Amino acid sequence: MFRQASLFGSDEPHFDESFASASRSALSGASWVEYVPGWLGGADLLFDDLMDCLDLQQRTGIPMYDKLVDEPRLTSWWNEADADQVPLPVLADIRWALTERYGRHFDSIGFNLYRNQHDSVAWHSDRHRNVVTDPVVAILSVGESRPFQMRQQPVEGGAGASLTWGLGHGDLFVMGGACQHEWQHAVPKRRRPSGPRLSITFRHDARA
Ligand SMILES: O=C(O)CCC(=O)C(=O)O
Repeated sequence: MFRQASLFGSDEPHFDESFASASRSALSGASWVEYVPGWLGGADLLFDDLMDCLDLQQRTGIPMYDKLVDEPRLTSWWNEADADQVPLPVLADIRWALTERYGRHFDSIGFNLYRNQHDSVAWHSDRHRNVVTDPVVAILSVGESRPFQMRQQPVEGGAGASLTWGLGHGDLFVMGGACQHEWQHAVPKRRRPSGPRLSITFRHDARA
């Protein structure tokens, strides 16, 4: 797996505490998303450090239509209940910055590695909605830019709206309100060759 270094150098990971580039869009009903392009600087180093320290595994036996398949990406999970320390100190700072801005206690971090264009995640909404009401899900994207798609939950009488964002190196993307009830999201496979992308997904418990 080869990742081309960014032209922006390899400074220490740092993020914009003011969220100056954030733009929030209301989706249907009670759903919203916030896109914060270039929120994280030093994303090269964060990518490399995470690749060194994470134990990324491929889940197997995932039900897909009528068969069981290997998940087409590698994942790793950190949860406050099981481990004191986040894998890297900067992730602790990011958690608290997200907690400050979105008013939720982000207690878990999921890491998803899309090794190349063949890796993907299919249409779904997060089951986390069954644990907390209207969860806020924050996705920090590092590595190759990949399209992140959203579509309205299939409704009777035809297709709903669909939207696509290109999530690039250091971009933050946040889904909130009723997104996990009213919308689904996916990272599709691509036709053209694609370098690795790591998504770092922050979820929270029921505490405010
Ligand atoms: O990788 C992403 O950007 C999305 C990840 C995701 O939807 C998930 O793991 O549930």
